[in-house]
Amino acid sequence: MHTVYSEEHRHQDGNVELFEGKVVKPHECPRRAEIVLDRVKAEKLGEVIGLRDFGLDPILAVHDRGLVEFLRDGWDEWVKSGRTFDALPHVWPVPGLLPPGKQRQAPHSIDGKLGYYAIDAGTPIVAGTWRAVYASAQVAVTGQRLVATGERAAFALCRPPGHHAGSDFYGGYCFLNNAAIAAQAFRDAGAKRVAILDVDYHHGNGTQQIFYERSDVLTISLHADPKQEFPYFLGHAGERGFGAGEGYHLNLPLPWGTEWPEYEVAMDEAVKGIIAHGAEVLVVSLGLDTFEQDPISRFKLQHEDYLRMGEKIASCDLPTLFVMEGGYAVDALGVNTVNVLKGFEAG
Ligand code: SP5
Ligand code: ZN
Repeated sequence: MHTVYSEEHRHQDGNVELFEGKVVKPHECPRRAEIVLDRVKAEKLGEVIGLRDFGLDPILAVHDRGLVEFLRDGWDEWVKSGRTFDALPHVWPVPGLLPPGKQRQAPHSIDGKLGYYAIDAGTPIVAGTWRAVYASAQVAVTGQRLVATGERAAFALCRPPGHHAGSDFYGGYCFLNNAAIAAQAFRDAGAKRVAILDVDYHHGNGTQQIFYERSDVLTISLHADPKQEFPYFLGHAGERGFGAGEGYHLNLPLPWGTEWPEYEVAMDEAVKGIIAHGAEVLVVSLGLDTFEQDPISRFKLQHEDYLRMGEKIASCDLPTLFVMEGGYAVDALGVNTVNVLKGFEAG
């Protein structure tokens, strides 16, 4: 399969992430994409293709204009306010803060806007953020076009990742939801039913939120139990959709220490759900932070398990777009990512 890649991702290169109470160098760093690209080339997975620019329309099909304009302009506002170091939020409009019946509203102050749009303080905005984020979304849509026009599969090597970003919020190293943008693009290209399978270690809360009241895009996420892990407040088994979306969102939380045998059981349930949905096309949010050596995660998958994961995904027998998400054991990220893709091709 072909890989879509753009060097623009390098412009997202933060200095700080507030991580478990400490200020650390961001886990989500440019070398992640580079090591995956190197492995794609070394394994001769297919051609590497540059992005096509589809403009803002596919982004605005799933994201509010307010968030998009904030991501585009926020850095300049930050600089105008006298700061030049990474922009991070420090105050949030938690629901109980507001009077009954009042919606949160975007303030004018850049510090207020950061807290309004961000869900965490681990996702720095720097000078090049918008360039990288915009390109990452275009990489996803370029991959979507490959699959929509007849390829069995494509790999969108997106960076920064996307699955924690919702219609009007960003965080968890994610700014725009690349997988959701691609899924909506499939709908707009005529697919009646789309499925998104999220195998990142963390719950795909943004993807779920975007489609939560819809039945046309099934979302399934396998992830560490939010009782124990980021994003903490979402990803419980009882979240199954709302209104028209009820029953079209499946969460499969798993405990710390999960190894392949238990993971495989959840994968089988996910595959069943995708087939039952009658999806015409599959988008995979491909995070590799389930790896045993991941520095921020506690699942125990091994190199070979990713081959099996790819085979399982192939058993859905659907045109498939892989969209890169997390994975922070950087030295192993290329091998693990390409193992999924090779497993898929063999399956
Ligand atoms: C795309 C993606 O993988 N984003 C992940 C964002 C994770 N942010 C940091 C979470 C800090 C978790 N601390 C875990 C405590 C128990 N080990
Ligand atoms: Zn993750």
